[in-house]
Amino acid sequence: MKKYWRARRAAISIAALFFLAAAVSCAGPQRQVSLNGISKKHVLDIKASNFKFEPNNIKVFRGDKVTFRIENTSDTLHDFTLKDPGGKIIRDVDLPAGKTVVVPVAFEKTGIYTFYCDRPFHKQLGMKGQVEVVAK
Ligand SMILES: [Cu+2]
Repeated sequence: MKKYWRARRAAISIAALFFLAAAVSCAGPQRQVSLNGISKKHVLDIKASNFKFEPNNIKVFRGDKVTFRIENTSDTLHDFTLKDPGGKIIRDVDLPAGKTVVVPVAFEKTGIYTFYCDRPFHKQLGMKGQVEVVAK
């Protein structure tokens, strides 16, 4: 009986390690998408799930007007909060479970705009990303 429990505990801690590794590897910007040359309409589809935005590393030109179509593919409420390079919140919208929300943004300043989910701990779990705005 004791042996069985020991094996079970080892299995649980290995599973926990895998979960931790997955959580760590999800944190931070990973995938890059440049709108330049990809879409003249500047519509960008983003998938929000537990706990990431995909893509989450985006590059645009100053003056670009981008329409984010953000689909929450999970069954929990998420949020899309966008800060300009000065740290000012310029968008803060709910993303209801299973719904797609359209968020138009005109990028007027060069620099790094950051976005994240403002639900408790979601940002820390990896629900964040950035839009780099460069001069033409
Ligand atoms: Cu969230």
